[in-house]
Amino acid sequence: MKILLYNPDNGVTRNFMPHLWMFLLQALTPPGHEVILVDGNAKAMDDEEIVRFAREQGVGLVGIGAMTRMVAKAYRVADALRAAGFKVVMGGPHVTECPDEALGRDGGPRHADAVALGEADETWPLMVADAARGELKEVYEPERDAKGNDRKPSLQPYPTIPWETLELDQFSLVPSFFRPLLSRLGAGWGQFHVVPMETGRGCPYGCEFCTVTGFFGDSIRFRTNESVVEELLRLKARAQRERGQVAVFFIDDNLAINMKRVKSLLRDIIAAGAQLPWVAQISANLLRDEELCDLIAESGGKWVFIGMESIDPANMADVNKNFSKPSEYGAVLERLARRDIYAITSFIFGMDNDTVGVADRTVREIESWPPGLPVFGQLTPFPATPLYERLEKAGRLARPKHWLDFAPFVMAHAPLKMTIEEARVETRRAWEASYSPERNRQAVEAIADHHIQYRLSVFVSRLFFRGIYFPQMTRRAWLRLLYDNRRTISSLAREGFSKWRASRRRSGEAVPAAAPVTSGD
Ligand code: B12
Ligand code: SF4
Repeated sequence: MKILLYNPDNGVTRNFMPHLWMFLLQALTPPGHEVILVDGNAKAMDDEEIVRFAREQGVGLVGIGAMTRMVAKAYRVADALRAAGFKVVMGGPHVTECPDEALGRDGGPRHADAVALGEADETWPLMVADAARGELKEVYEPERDAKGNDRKPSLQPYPTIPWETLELDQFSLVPSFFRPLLSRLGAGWGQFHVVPMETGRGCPYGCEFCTVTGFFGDSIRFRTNESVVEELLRLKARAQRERGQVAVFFIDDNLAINMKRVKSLLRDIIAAGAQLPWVAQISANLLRDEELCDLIAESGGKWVFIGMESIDPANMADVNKNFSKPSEYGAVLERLARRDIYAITSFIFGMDNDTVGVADRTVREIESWPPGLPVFGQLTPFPATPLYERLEKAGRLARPKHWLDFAPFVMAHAPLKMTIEEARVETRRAWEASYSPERNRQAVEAIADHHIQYRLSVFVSRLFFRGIYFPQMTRRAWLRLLYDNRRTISSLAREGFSKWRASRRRSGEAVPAAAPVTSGD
C-alpha cells in the first residue's frame, strides 16, 4: 500500500525544518508499504492539487498531522481527500486533545476516518496493518499500564531515520531564487538544512499554557547517547559528502532537563567528533551552569532557544513558570554570548499582568542584553491545558474554538488589563522594533569584534526570523527587505571583500583593483 503523510503549512513561512513525526512514522512503517512525505511548508499545494497528487500516486492511506494552529487547514485537506474517496487518519497534539472534533462526534462535520491519540510510535504499525486489510478502527491509543496511564515509548531502542539518503532538497532554508547567489559564498551555502532530532521526550515543569506535560507526560525518557551520536555521525557524513551546510535542531522541550545526562551526552558527542552546529531549547534556570555552557559550545551548540515568556515575575507566577527568573535573563545571555552562543528568546504577550506599553518595556530590556533573536507570541489557550480550563471556567474565552477560525495574533481571550486589540498592537510593535533595519545594524555592530562570518550569520538569521511575523515568501518581499537593510549589507560586503582581497594577497594571487561594491545609501 502507498501511504501519503501530509503536514499542512502555516501560511506564513514556507521553507523551514521538516517535521520529525513524518520521518519517524516513515521509519516505523512495517515493510511492504511505500511512504511518500509532503510537507506543505516546503511543497505548497492547494486542496485540488493534493487530491490529484494522491490519485496519480495511487495512495491507499493518507496520514495528516497538525498542531492546533494548522488544524483548520488540516481538516480542509482531509475533507477534500475523504470526499475523493481516500481513507484519512490523523494524529498529533491537536487531535489527541480534541478527538471528537476530528471524528465528528461533537456535532460538527467528520474530518478523519481514524485518529491516533498521543505518541503513535507503537500504534502506527497497527493502523497501517488495519488500513491495509480494510479494517480501520476509529481510535488508536497507547496501551495502559497497571495504574491506567498511557504506556509511553521508551525510545530505547530508537528507530533509524535514514537521514543519509533522504531527499532533503525541498527543506532547504534558502529560498530558491537565492540559491545561485549564495552558492558563490562557498561550498554548501546554496543548500542549508536544519534537521530535527530528539534525544528525549517529556517535561515535568507543567507550565500552565503548555501541552507538553499533558501530552508526553511528566516522566522523561531518553534515547541512549550511542543512538544520538550514531545519528549525528551519519548526518555529518552526509554533510561532508555533499559539501552542504547541515544544522541539527534538538527538539527536546528542555535538552538539559537532566543535567547529568545532558553533560554525558555532550561529552560523548565531543569524544566521537560528532559535532554539527546545533540549536536546542533549554530553560534559563538550567543555563546557570558554567560547565554546561562550556560543553554546549564545544559540542557544536550555536543557538539556544529560551522560553523567557515575560520580564514580569507576576506573569511568570501566573502561568506556573516561576522557576524561570526574569532578573537572571541578562546574566544568562552574557554567559552564552561569552562563548559565541546566540540566544533565541521567546516572549508571550497578553498575560494577565500585561498592560499597554509591554512591548516597549520588553524591547528596552532586551536591548540591554547581548543581542539575540527575540520572538513574540501571545498567550494562547490550547485545548486540554490548565490555562484553557482556567479561562473556560471563568467564562473568559471569547473564541472557545479559536483554531477553527484561526486569526494570526488575535487572542482568543482578553487579558485582564488590556484588550485583545491592544495585545495585537503590542505584539506587532515588538516585532517591528526588534527587526527594524536600524536594530539589525545595531545587533551586527554590537558584535563588531567577531569574525565577519559570524556577524554575517547573525544578520542573515535576523532577516529570516523577521519572516516569522512579517510574510516574506515572495521574491519581491525579499528584495524589499534587502533594500531596507542596504546599509548593513553594504558594510558587511565591503569588509568581506577587503578581507578576501587581503587573504588573496597573502597567498600571492592576483586581485581585482577595486571593490565591486557600492555604498548602499
Ligand atoms: C520543533 C517544534 C517546533 C518547530 C517547528 C516544527 C518542526 N518543523 O518540527 C518550531 C520551533 C518552528 C515550532 C513553532 C511553533 N510551535 Co512548536 N513545537 C516543536 C516541538 C518542540 C517538537 C515537535 C516534535 O517534533 N516532537 C516530537 C514528535 C515525535 O512528536 P509529535 O510531533 O507530537 O509526533 C508524535 C505524535 O504526536 C504522533 N503524530 C504526530 N503527527 C501524526 C500524524 C499521524 C497521521 C499519526 C498517526 C500520528 C502523528 O506520532 C508522533 C510519534 O509519537 C513541540 C513540543 C514537542 N515536544 O512535541 C512543540 C509544539 C508542537 N509547538 C507548539 C506551538 C504552540 C508552536 C507555535 C504555535 C509557538 C508559537 N507561539 O509561535 C509555533 C507555530 C509554528 C508554525 N509553524 O506556525 C505546541 C503545539 C500545541 C498544540 N496543541 O498545537 C507544542 C506541542 C509545544 C507546546 N508548548 O505545547 N515548534
Ligand atoms: S518548561 Fe517548556 S516544555 Fe516544559 S512545561 Fe514549561 S513550556 Fe512546556
